[in-house]
Amino acid sequence: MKKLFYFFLLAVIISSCSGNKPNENANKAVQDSVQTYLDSYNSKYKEVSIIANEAEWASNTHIVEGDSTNAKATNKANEEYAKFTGSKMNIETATAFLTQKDKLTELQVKQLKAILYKAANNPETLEDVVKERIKATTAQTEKLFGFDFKLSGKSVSTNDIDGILATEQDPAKRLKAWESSKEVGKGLKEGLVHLRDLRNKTVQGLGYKDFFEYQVSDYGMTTQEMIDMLQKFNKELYPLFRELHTWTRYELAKKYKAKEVPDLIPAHWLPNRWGQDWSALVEVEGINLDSALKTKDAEWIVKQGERFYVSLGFPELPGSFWDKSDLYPAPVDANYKKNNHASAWHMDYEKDVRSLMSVEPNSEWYETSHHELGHIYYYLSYSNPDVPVLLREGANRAYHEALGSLMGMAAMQKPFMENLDLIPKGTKSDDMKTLLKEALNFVVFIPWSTGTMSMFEHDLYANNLPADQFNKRWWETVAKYQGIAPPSVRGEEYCDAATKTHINDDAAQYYDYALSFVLLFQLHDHIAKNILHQDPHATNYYGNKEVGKFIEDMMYPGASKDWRIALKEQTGSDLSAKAMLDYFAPLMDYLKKENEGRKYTLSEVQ
Ligand code: X8Z
Ligand code: ZN
Repeated sequence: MKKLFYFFLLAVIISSCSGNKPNENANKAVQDSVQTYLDSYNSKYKEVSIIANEAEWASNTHIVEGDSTNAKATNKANEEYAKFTGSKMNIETATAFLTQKDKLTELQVKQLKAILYKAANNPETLEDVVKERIKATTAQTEKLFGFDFKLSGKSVSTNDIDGILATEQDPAKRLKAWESSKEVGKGLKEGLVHLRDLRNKTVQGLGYKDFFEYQVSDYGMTTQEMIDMLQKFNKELYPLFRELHTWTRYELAKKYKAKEVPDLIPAHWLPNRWGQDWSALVEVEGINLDSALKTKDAEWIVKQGERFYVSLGFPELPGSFWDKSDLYPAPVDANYKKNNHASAWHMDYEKDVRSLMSVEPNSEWYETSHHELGHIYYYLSYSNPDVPVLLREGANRAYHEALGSLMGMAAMQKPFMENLDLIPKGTKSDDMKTLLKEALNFVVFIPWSTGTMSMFEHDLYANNLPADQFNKRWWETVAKYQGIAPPSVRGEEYCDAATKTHINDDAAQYYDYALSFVLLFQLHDHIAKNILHQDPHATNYYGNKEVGKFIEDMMYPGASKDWRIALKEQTGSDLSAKAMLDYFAPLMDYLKKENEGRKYTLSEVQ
């Protein structure tokens, strides 16, 4: 390999000598040598990724206490992956070639930049730090997903806990379930402190200030630009969130027969472990998806997701998806545990696509299945000859999250559900209540994602938040953005932030979801108005090939196209919360009336 490197460098030098008067031949020569290098990189990259992905897959689907077989294989495979992607040779070659970027094609420049971006995450120059980080990452995943949640001394799954938080009426039982869900954080704190340091150190090797900056740079943005954008979206949605918050405080105080309406919502009152989605608080008479899904089984949920995509013109999922995915909860008596958070995997950068879920027949998993299949169809779409392996990623990370969430939202609109016979045709229902339920999902998510998660992680990585302040800062942030308080004082022996999957294994990237929600409304608005000619509040995408083509065209180029240009072409505008604001605008007057005479406890401006 060393020899090859000098050959490449020589090619660069020769071509730069003749490069004073650029001509097509000189360009062609440089392009050819760059292409030889890229071809070899792409092929080796695929090879090491497959081994690492297979090992990770085993580590996430089969966690056995005391058995280190999977962890060892995962560490080894990730070390090999790091050795290649972070090698000095790749860093130097890509850097040298980039000095000639004017002579290269856009696709080549993008790939060289992708090589450097990947290298910065595990540079060979910091081999020991990288190795330590790999080990710490694997251990953290095992601890998080191998954890045995207990309720009254009995093992329970996170699905069980979520079920209680969604439906239980007794605040004492809710409190127990909530507290049980936070126990896992205690054992994750040390690992998180260590991982924070290791993540920062690895990316500092190639000049990034910290891991937050590194992750944000994937969007071509600085940390400040990202924070400004997040705060802008949060501010724009804040007046509506403030109404929702006020409405919810009063509703829940009534529901749980509290003597007083609390200023901050007690966390265990909410139907989600982190208060990120409050939609289960509202039931819309006539269109209760949860009760419709009770007659179905878990497999129907995933198959229905596939039917929807196929109806739009996408292919059926490959047989290997069904054979190799791990879609349903581990049996109660299983001697292993599995990652309980939904994910989608692109194993070989070709057609080996898999999903890891714990699907049960309820609306949460119905939405999540559509979300995961969005990732899967994205993988399948950009795995085409026009997109080099290195660029088989979303236009940006938010795009990857948005497309499946868009389909999840579309699959929950009334005309769609009528069409599927999930509800009887011609069902009468209260549209404002539907909008309220949707807002309790999508709008409530904004302060959580732009605020709590992103600002906490910014503090963690960019400001090196001291370890003895993790929980204090977490709950200050939760109060500030979400208007939620813990049921009782949570000292530093807890690490409530670490109960959230992404804090451990998808670090400093949660704003992806915030942006994805904004983007999905922008895309939905375009689809509803310009393709379907339907009211965005009541669409039916099912079976519409034009909608399918619009989505497929968006997915096909992967990361080979600049996301800002693509978005402008697709929707005619830059990323903006306008469509989301328009969608929920009718709710503002309704909530203001509902909240008349009530005390608002969130300040007027965020
Ligand atoms: O983590 C996810 C996906 C991962 S592929 C299931 N989501 C965020 C979360 O659960 O916190 C989807 C939306 C928000
Ligand atoms: Zn996702």
